[in-house]
Amino acid sequence: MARTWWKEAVIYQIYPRSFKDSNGDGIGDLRGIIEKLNYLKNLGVDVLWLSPIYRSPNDDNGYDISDYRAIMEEFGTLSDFDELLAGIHARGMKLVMDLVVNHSSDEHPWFQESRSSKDNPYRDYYFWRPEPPNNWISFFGGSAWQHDEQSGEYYLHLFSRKQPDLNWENQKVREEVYSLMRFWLDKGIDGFRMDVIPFISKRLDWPDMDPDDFSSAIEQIYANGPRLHEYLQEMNRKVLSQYDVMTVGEAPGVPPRLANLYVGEDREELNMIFHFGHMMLDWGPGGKFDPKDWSFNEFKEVFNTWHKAVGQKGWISIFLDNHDFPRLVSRWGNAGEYRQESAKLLATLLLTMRGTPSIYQGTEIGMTNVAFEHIEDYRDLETLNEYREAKERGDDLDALLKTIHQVGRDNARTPIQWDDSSNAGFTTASEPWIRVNPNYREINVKSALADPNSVFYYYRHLLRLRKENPALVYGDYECIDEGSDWLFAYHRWNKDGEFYIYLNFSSKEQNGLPLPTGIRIRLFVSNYHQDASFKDTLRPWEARVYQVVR
Ligand code: TEU
Ligand code: CA
Repeated sequence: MARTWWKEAVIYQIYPRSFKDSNGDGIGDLRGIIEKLNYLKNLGVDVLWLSPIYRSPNDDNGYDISDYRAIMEEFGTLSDFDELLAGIHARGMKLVMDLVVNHSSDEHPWFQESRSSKDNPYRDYYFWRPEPPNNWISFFGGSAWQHDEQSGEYYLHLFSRKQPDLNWENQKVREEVYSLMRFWLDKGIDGFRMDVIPFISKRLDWPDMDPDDFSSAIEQIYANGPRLHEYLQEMNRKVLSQYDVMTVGEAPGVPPRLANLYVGEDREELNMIFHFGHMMLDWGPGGKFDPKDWSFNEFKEVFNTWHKAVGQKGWISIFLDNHDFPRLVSRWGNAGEYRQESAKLLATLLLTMRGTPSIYQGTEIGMTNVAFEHIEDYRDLETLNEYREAKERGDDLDALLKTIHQVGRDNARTPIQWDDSSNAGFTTASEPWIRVNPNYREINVKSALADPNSVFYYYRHLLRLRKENPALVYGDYECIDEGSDWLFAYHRWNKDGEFYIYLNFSSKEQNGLPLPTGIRIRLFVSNYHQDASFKDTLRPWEARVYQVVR
């Protein structure tokens, strides 16, 4: 496979609202990120991806954009942005912006014009129909068609009603998008993460969905529309191919068999996608608030299947959490007794799997889910809409609150815990925009930096090893645990090196580690102090990587 910088890079995702507040208004901002660039450089990540920082009324925390060429007032100014970009580049890192162009805000001038009358030149920038043509349900609840008083018609919104879907059929819309992309690329940014990019081409025969199976509708109805690849190729030809930048498409609804249509090297569309195989494994037909059981072997199978699907032709990005999902240690590890061990085990998976890893802010210190007792402490519109609808239906609200504790997006959106001072050192304001996780006195950056055994230093160590060992980036991958219900074990190898990785996904000591025979191996990295008596036993949440001595 061709070597490229974005395959060797490690991404770090910043959710600016929750990262660091520099001016005491309780909201994270660009100058807060500038303050922490040395921290991120010290960690050893290469690419900073910023969740949206554009002007926005914040119905969905910036994923609803009202001006694509301006910075959100709370976050700072364009000159703060220039300083941030220069500071990132001066440290040898790169900046990737979020591109949210499946929809805009309803407060964007395009939509203001569009809704003003049926014959406005911008009418066709969005989808208007006299009656809802189908039964589509929006991601954030209710019909995906909203009646608009002004012109008496309905418009399409796959997300909130303040996020009307842009009509990519209209060549003018596409040119507007390409032009705003060039605006940022010409400033020198290094790429885009593309929000729900598989949704931009709509099925214009407007097929009905199965109203009891939202999860299946994502793939069959919303994603992978008829003109999608034509649009992505056009975007690549007209914009991306003119710059040395990376792209990663957020790809809910893209099944493995379609992956290389997006990321195959011969396709000239995207460099990588974030697939949702493991992230939606626990979604029942009703979606995330309708969780279903899943098995550890299904989890492993997702990685195996995706590896086979992209093969030597395409590339993916690996992530285990982000701003839309629970904290990885609470979801797949043990956030209690084995928090540090399991956080390190998950770091091992993230950084030794084949693909470009993406670390979500706070994960490098092992931050956990939060369980607010009162719905009033939640901020996410998805959570609040679900709660309101459940109340209207007369559902058990205590049970829902428990589900929110497990799956809600605000789990990942509480402020970064910088130290043990009030509000975790995130802000000097008495009230941050969302409450800090009460465990900040124990879990914070300051204490992580003071402890050589912390999750932070484990990440830093593994990030270095990954840089020094191209086999961990480009090497082939094969799962070798044969369906164990506690062990995830795999082999990575190429001409540069060879590794065996063993991960005990359980809080029990486990025997019978299938170590390779007939070759010499040496311990390469582990999350426990090594003791020879544990040779083929793994302690709770123990992770061990062996290197083959050639
Ligand atoms: O997320 C798209 C997506 O599929 C999510 O809606 C995910 O399914 C959802 O968060 C589940 O709870 C992207 C952004 O990452 C998300 O923050 C935005 O709300 C959404 O698009 C709309 O822009
Ligand atoms: Ca601020």
